[in-house]
Amino acid sequence: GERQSLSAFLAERGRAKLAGLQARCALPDLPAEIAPIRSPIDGAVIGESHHLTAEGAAALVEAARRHVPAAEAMPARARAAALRRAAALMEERRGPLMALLALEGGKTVEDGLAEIREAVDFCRFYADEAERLFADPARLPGPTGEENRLRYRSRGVALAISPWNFPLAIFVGQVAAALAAGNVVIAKPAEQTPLIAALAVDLLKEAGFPADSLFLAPGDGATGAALVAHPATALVAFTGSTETAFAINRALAARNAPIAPLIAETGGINALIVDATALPEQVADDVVTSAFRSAGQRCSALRLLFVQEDVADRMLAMVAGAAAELLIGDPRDLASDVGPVIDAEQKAMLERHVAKMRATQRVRFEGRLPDGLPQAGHWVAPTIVELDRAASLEREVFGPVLHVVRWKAGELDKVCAAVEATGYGLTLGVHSRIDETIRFVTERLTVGNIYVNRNMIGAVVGSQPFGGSALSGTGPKAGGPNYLARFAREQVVSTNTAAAGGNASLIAMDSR
Ligand code: UN1
Repeated sequence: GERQSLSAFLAERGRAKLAGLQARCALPDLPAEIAPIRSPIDGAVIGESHHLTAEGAAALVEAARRHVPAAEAMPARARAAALRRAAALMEERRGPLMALLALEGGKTVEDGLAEIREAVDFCRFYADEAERLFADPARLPGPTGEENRLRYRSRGVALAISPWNFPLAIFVGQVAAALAAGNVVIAKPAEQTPLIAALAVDLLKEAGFPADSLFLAPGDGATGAALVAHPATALVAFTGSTETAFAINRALAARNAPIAPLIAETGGINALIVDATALPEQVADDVVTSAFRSAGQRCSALRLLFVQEDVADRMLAMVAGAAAELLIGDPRDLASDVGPVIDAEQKAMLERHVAKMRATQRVRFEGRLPDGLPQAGHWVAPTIVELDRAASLEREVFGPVLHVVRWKAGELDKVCAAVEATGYGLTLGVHSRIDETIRFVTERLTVGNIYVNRNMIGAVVGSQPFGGSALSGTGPKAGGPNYLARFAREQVVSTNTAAAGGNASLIAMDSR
């Protein structure tokens, strides 16, 4: 009787407003193709996206570049104020945001709330950072009679390409950073989740960003490729697959255009190393959270669990027991722990992977899908596979499948070598009560985010700047102190203050 449903709560409030949603570029007359957007919960059409064609995308960059001077003329403090208003608006409009996160993104109530929290945090953090970095040009040391100032200018047209797994938080995080640095922003949401992106764009404009400083560019891979290829695209911030990051990198390198930086946050084969001193209850809880929450659809999620042989059977029994408690269901139902995966393609990929594992490895646990789930929804049960060796997992598998490998006491170095051999470097967990083990692992591995005796997901903006290296991307880390500067162009002005009437304060005019 305690089960409450978000869909019931939103029935009269959210649904009416959400009916017939559209994601389209605000510029009229750009060529686009209409694609229906379907809910991963039941396949129902919830809106439509006007996917820009390659020609439409090129025309958009052409149009956007004309607004660069106006965007840069908005003072840094005004940009920060607009971001803070956007944060407040997002908190106020939690209802429709939650509804869309569930309907379009398949997010549970818990995940939806965390995602709104993260989007809000990004806006406030980059607002503070914009004031710290951009509002007053920093005075650099130098000899008497000379003044040196470092200022951050707009790069011009910044392109943000975001993923479906954080359709609000990562979309808003990239866009907020690009706007904070005074760019004209073209924001290309994932083709599965453009509706929540459209809502976020409206909200940022309501918060004070001029219509001509932010353009939504709904579309598919061809749209993204055309936006990247345009010579006026001056920076690309991308979160998504490693494969797509490679393609973007190659496309940027092939342009006959000024060199544009790429900020990429991609995949991982993230490991958790558990030794015999770890606390079993905590391991079970953290493993289940890291591997199966959000249906494993986080780039930070745990994929490869290394458990010391002496405790492996006991630990795995506890992990399976905790995993069996997860309720898979409609994400709008407060009782659901895990919702659907995003689309039929992902579900088919996961099913193929589990079938392959069943043939060659040992499937140790398979969760149960409760009766009555909508047939057309993309449900995948949490699964645990024991591997003969780490290398049997050949690629990142994006979903609720956990792979386990046993290791022998004294072979920690081999475990670390296996982690390095994945080629990725995103997140890593270590559960141990031996300081030396934690130190060894931390020193040995190149991953971007290390979690000690806790779960491995849900990096907090400002406290846990997030991002990896190697196949996992190239920084700076989102939500960290070095992120915003990358969205800007540095300019140094050196003035002989003894000459021309000693006018030391020319650039103070730009200080705002
Ligand atoms: C992603 O899944 O694409 O720490 C990256 C976390 C999130 C991961 C975001 N910040 O779980």
